[in-house]
Amino acid sequence: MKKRCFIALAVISSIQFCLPAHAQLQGDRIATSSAHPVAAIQDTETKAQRDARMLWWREARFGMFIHWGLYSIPAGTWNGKQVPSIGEWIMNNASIPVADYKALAPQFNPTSFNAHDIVALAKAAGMRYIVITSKHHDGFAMFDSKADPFNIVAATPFHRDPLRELADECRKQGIKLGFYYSQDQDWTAPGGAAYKTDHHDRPNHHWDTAQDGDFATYLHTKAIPQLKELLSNYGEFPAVIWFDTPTDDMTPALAGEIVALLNQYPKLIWNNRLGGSYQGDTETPEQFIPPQGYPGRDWESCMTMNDTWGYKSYDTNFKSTQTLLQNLIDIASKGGNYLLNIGPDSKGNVPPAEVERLKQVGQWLSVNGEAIYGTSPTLFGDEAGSFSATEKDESGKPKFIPAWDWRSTTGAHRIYIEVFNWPAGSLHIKKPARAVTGAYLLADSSHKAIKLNETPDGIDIALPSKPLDPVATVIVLKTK
Ligand code: FHN
Repeated sequence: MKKRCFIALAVISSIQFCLPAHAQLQGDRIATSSAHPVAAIQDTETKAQRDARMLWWREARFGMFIHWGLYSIPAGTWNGKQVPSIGEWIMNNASIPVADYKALAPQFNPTSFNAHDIVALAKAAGMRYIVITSKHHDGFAMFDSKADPFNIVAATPFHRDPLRELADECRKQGIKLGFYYSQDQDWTAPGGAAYKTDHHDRPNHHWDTAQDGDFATYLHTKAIPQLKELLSNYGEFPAVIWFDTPTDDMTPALAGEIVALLNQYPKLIWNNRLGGSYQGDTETPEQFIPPQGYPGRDWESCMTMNDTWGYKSYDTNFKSTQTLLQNLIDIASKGGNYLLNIGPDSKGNVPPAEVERLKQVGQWLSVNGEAIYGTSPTLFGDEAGSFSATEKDESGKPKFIPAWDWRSTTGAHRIYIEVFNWPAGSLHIKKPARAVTGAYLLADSSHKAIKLNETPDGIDIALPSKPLDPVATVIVLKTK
């Protein structure tokens, strides 16, 4: 039986991949710890080249993840039964035979899909990039693919390519577009990997003989040809390729073939989930915010708004706007990006609860975005919380206990303090590493000065009795 490194959980809260140790900066080169059969751009570029390539992404801080595909038709229910866990895994979790799943394609006609509106929604939310599932683990391509007919143009009555429409709109509305691509798992292509959480004893974890085949053949006949299409058919996009769920089928040699292709696109950013020991550009914590970020690495927390990525008609467990906003600020204060998911339904509509929350986050950013975009991590550090002396987390390490009073981000001549828990009278901070010359509230358009009182161990910032925003009011400290 084949042992796979990929660990998927029914409700995925965290995930482990077969990854090497972190990359190290060596002189002006960034070297990874293992020798790759094909050197990736990250193995050979200088720090200055890396900084230039990552610049827009680092400044962006906030992106939209879109999980959309055939799984939005069953929307969490199969044969009259609600299938537990995340919606886009329904084929796997309900062991749906390949032919039955493929029969969804002729029913897929998302006539309400409107690329303009989705891109406008991302912009209204203050998001600076979009990453959409071009092919998820079910193997269905949401784009015009000559490499495989199981796609939205050839196999559905819709006959349109949403990726092309999104690319055109992103270009028009000035926002970046990336493509998620499930390079390893493919449950409808013979030979594609299939991780099955409930059948550990079955070879290849397949549940239908139609899935049997050779992984390398799948890679050569479907995944790599489709990646070529994605990389060459959409103009300057994709700005990002977002790989997912590598298994140990993806040997360094096979992954190297993909890397040789990626290397032809020197501006491209790709994540740490290709497999074959390649580290890519970004760490991708899923459904959590790392207590201290990933010092020295670019990173992006991806999260759902409810408990599923792909649309489920009955999942209404939406996070509050307050939580979403605090997550964004928390992530920015640790130097990361927030990739927040939407799951359109089978007609292409974005659930109203998602639209509402995104617009509210956008309203806050339209006033306070200066404290988020292009900022650097906090100069303080203790405000995010501390590790418990007694409690342990799931991996047996000291548990991180977050604090939710305030966070801080850093600009060239500014320190921003985003206050969640408005104190009475004043906020005390320890002495920052820079000389502070004045202060005001970002949401106060007159920038009226607020009083600062130096104390032996720091600064007391005098505050009005009420916050200017119920979730987060930003204090700006002017610095030299
Ligand atoms: O299995 C997928 C899951 O469906 C979803 O796409 C998430 C998004 O990061 N990635 C995988 C689990 O890690």
